[in-house]
Amino acid sequence: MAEGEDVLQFLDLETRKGQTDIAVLQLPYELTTSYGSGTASGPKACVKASAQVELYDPLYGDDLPGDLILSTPLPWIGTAGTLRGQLDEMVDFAKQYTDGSLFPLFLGGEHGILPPILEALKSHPSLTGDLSKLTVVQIDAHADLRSELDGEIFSHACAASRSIDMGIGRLLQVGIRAFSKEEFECIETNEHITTFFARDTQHPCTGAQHWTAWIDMLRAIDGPVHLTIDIDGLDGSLVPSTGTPVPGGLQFWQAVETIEALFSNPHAEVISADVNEIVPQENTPLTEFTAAMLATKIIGGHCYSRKMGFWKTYPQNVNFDENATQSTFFSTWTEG
Ligand SMILES: [Mn+2]
Repeated sequence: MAEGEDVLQFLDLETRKGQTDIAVLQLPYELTTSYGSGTASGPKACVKASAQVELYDPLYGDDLPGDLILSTPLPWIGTAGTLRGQLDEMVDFAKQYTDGSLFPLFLGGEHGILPPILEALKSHPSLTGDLSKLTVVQIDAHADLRSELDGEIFSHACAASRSIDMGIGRLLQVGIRAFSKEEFECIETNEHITTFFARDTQHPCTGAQHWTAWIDMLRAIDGPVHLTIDIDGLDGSLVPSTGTPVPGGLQFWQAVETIEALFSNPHAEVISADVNEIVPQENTPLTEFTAAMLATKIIGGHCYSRKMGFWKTYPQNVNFDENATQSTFFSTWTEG
């Protein structure tokens, strides 16, 4: 089989020769999902649904991906027998795309993909190993700030707390409406975390002022950013098939405005993004199509930031040896 044959391409684009500018990376990872299941088949369903998304992007002002090369490599495949082993395998996979020479967009898979993505991002030239330079912007229904769930510290319900443990500089959350007492206390006391609750931003009378404050905060970010979108941050009516759909969430255009505000900020360097907790829906492709629309908006935002000169492309790390980088970060993780 020739390379690229029989492999679904995001937006159903024809493969172009040359160095990749944008990589859509599928992480069909599902080991700790608590309620619904099916996130492992989410990335592929999203890529398939993306064939129906319009290529014209109003912010970018042209058809995507312009003259850039977008590629959809073969999905990551987990082979390790343990959860931590699989997280390390994900680090090794992701690291091939975090040298700053391209923009990586990860499709998940459960939200547990976030810590391995961040570990891979340590090799990004804008971070040089220091995650404290990074702002993580999180759209989610859940705070994901539990210390553990069912005894598992790498559960999807702990994605944000592990990111804090790993030393990220700031965590900005929006859409949050499902959280435990422990998580609420963490939000109240941890100086790295700023949370915009859905109850405030979606309030029929006073919501607009909270929402404006959120957008203003995104416009004021200075430095490298990773955008992580758990699609359950959107209202459950838009993503009914996701693992844990929750009512009272963000409207579609609020997610779009969040994406566009980030990429329009000349001082925010969005070095990577992920869209996760995608689960294919029976009878209607609404859930995966919503995810594909958001992923496309992210690509549109990235193309716009390049057009405006906000994005810095680093030279490809030609010395990268796939076989030499065997991560043991998660296998050897010790608490405290
Ligand atoms: Mn989440």
